[in-house]
Amino acid sequence: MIEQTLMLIKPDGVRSNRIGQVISRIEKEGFRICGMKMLRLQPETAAEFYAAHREKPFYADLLTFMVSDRIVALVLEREEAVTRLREVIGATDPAEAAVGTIRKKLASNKQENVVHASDSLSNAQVETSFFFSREELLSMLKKSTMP
Ligand code: 3AN
Repeated sequence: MIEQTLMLIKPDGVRSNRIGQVISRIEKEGFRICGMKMLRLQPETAAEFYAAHREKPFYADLLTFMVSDRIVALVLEREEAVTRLREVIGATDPAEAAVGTIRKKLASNKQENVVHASDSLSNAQVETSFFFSREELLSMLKKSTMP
């Protein structure tokens, strides 16, 4: 099934000039870019985006990190986009990420791990709406599952 998912290039990826490298990799993996923008997260938006982690010990540090610089938000489309993008980025901890994954190659540690990718189709839709309006994405949609 053709799906859309959300990817973020996090502040560490932007600071280390890896934007092009990450995008090149995901294009090689057959993802089409349906939306892309650079922005700096507002603290309230970061808090809401990571609300599922509110009780975790790393939550405050994660928010500080995520607002520390610009990020790049992308909506990516292909067959089984959610699962495939999670495979391409690799495990949260780069030490545990499979060889060849983006995090294995580029991430520094569990927090500064270069990219975010939605972990389910429903989260992809919620997370996409943090950054993009329907109008910004609609013209790219063909058989996608976006509402
Ligand atoms: P993933 O991004 O691999 O789905 P999540 O959803 O468990 O990982 O965590 C969200 C983000 O929180 C991670 N991308 C990472 O930046 C940060 N994070 C997760 N686990 C830790 C940890 N043990 N210590 C510090 N930061 C963490």
